[in-house]
Amino acid sequence: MNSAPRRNPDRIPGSASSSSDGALSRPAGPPDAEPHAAWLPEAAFAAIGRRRVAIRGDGALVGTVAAEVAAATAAHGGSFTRLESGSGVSDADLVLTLTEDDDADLPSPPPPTTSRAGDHANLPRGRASTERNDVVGAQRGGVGAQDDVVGEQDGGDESFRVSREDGAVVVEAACDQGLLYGFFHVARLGEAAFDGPDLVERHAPASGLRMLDHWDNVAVHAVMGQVERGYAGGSIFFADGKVRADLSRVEAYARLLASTGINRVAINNVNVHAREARLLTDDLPHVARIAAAFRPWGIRVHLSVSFAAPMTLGGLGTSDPLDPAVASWWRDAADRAWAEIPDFGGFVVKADSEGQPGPFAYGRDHADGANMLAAAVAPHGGIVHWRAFVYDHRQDWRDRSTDRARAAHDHFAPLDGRFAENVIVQVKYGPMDFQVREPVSPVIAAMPDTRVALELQVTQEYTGQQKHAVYLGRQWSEILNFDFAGPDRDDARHAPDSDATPKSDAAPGSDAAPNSADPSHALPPTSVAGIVARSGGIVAVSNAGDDEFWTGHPFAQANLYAYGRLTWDPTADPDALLDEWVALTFPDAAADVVHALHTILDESWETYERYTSPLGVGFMVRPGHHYGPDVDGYEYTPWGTYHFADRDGIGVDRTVATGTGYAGLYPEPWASLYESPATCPDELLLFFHHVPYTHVLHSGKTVIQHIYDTHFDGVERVESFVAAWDRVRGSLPDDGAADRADRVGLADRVGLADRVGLADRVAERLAEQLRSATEWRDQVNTYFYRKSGVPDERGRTIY
Ligand code: GCW
Repeated sequence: MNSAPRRNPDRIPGSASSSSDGALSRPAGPPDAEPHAAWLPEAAFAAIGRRRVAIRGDGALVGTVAAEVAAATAAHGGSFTRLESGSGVSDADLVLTLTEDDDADLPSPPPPTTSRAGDHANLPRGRASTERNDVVGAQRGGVGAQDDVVGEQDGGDESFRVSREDGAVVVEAACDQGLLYGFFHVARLGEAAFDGPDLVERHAPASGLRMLDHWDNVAVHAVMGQVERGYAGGSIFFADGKVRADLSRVEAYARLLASTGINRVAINNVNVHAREARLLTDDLPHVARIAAAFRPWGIRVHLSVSFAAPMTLGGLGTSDPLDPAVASWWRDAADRAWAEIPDFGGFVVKADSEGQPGPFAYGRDHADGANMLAAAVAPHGGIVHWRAFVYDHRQDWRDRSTDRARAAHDHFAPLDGRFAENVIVQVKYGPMDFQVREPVSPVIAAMPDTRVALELQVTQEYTGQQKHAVYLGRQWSEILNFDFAGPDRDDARHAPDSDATPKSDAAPGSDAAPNSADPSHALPPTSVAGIVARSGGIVAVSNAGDDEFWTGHPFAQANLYAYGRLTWDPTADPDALLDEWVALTFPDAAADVVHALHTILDESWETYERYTSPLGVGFMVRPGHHYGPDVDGYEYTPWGTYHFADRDGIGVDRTVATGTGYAGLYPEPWASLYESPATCPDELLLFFHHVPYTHVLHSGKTVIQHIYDTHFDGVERVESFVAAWDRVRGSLPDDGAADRADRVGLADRVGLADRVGLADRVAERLAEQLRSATEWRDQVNTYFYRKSGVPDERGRTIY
């Protein structure tokens, strides 16, 4: 079995996307070439494929599992039986089954995870998740009832249970979607799934909303290209100004995402231009084709919509959310969407943000706008994701009273309690904009009576644009586990807590208890993950495109993988997730190759921070495309992103006492901890404080020496990455690039020279990373040396 559906060799390759900076060539490979298998190569299914596997149950996604098992067993010599309902299952090494009423020979089904919400406790057993007739909003106990797990609102219990007895494994789920996740769980473990002592484990996602947003344009945008902030070629959905005819690449993508636990995808850019607005109207039959490609993998499709659509598409004279004609236009639009796509997810909206239209034009607020849309989608069980990324992008840089970091809080916190139950306010993780280091947004804790989602950025806009190897799992883990109750709460998270694991999770007979695994119960309610998992879920901007390796930099696949896995279990160790990705993606790699991968990726986030932007200063990037250093690039612009460096010091005073007051937006103890340079963590010092270059950090270094040291050290680390890859790149197993081209008949047409293998692609990117890191080091060090006049203690070269 191979991950990618076969391509039609006669198709004409699509057009390349435009790249804003042109530092590297467009990712190699024509878009219709068979893509790299990513973390699902055939070998990843060897352990399952060589066994006797039985599947029992009905439902669309059981069919998906059956097709996977059939392919795996055909490739690896095992056997596959599809059992009738009610038949015995004793002879198989692996049984994948929906729970049936008369299952005497199987462990009991997982207890309903809805015990707290209660809504699905009486679902018929063996229910397929295709029977989605639920209304998301209607299942909430009203605004503020955030103690339910969002997953259960999704129409299906996504949990599964794994038991192992004498090496035979049974995966059992109440719904077919859970069975799909259980199948991938076993695949991920490989032989380890079948080895070891007997056990019973229950697995459930922490949150039912695990989403990726694409910033894909239908028409190539003059400045932003086909994919806004996309670094992986063109769109897998759109080409030549329309939805692609061949969506096999979308199917392969859906399979990759499902294997990590993603269950929703918004397919178009939140900046909705004229052409893209029509996805909601003229293009619905084509959006339905995309939804059909995702459906077998348990993924529902959402659309970004323009708040001005009633005018631009509907010919009305207004898009005032309180105008009945506007509300009626949106109701009709929603009705048409669900008529075409019965499991459509809903709308994503960027309103009154960076020039996008919104309710402000009519003197209305965000709740007015969001609730009007929410009413339109509510009869269908739809959700409105309303983004909180709202700030003044026409600020006067001379105006020191305005602080962009405050903006989302100032706009949204006062609206808490006013949003409809099917509105999710989607909040970027930090108060600015996806920088390599920011404090966690205080908005996440400021709206207890609103459903809030966390928004992360898998696409590496500010973290190296998939030219730099930067594994972001550690950043996301830190954000997800940030606890608004204070830093000391961090340890409590892992402490055994009898209340944290409800007794109902233990299987009858209870040897199961020690092996129970249900992350939704382990999250402290005051942590970021704890708040969003029970409320609005987790969303991120995707980094995938039609690139042969999906993500431009092959190692950026690790980010897509880890993101999905963290949405399922935010407490997962990001280093262990990296191990998983390495093991799955490079199953035959020798120990030295694995070692090189870890040398490069383990601390790559921290390394990127060191050579770009230490101590919480952000935005020292080239304006527009955001790649490469430009210390003053944004300093005198209207975008509100300043560092205020002068000859004496650097940083933004965001204290309550003398600054913008931003630090006071946090609950205690964080407000006090951030307020004082004595207690503010070093890595955020310049975000909260303007300090002299000679200010001494907790580390014992001065700020200026820290700037010099981190930049020199950062580049040295990248040099070690290059050396590590050079040592092993020759011994990398053939990644099949030539073979993939050959199989689809492209070898002759495009020339094998155009097909860069993974080892070369990585080497090319690492060379660029070293060039760029060196540029960062020299520009930043030189800038601050010239400003401060303070020499490097170690006398290294600064210009
Ligand atoms: O980070 C900024 C990006 C914009 C993006 C915006 C947003 C889609 O530079 O390209 O627009 O954030 O999140 O809306």
